[in-house]
Amino acid sequence: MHNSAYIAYLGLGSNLGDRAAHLLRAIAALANSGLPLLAASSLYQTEPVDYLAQPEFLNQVIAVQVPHRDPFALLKTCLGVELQLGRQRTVLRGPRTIDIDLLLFEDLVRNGEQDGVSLLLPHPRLHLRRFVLTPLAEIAPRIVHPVLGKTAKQLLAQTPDSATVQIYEGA
Ligand code: PH2
Ligand code: MG
Ligand code: MG
Repeated sequence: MHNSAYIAYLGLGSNLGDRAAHLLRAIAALANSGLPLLAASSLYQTEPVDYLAQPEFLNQVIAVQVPHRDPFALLKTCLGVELQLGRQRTVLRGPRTIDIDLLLFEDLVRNGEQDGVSLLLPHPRLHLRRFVLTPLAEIAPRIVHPVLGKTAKQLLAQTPDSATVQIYEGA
């Protein structure tokens, strides 16, 4: 026997169509792809950042159990679920039915590329995004960023991002 359960934190986002349904379908599809859900934040209605001329997002952070410690395999599973849910990539950082971002995977730090897919761990903009930090701090306030050495709660308190992030009560 060896230790065969690891934890990854994923950021989910949608700003097209039935946003809440897309988040739910993503969680189900991830579980069906071998990544069972361990924890899920509330849904947050968030103002777009980076690319501003697009609809408001619903964002959520989830923790999933991962049966291996291979970040590229995890990334490929996430990209596969995005495709399964009909994601089309048109505008960089623009509108999307579903976005699944790898935020943290244990304490792994990676900057690499495999089969044309690039991987950065931890997510390079994690500490600059209130729409990620608020839900992450909700489910894992004490988790430590392996490069910055600060907890999610500390990063949220210190982030320069002031874009609006509110609990979503439903449409
Ligand atoms: N994702 C982006 C760009 N901007 N803004 C919000 N509020 N939420 C997102 O998920 C988001 C964004 C690119 O991944
Ligand atoms: Mg993203
Ligand atoms: Mg993405």
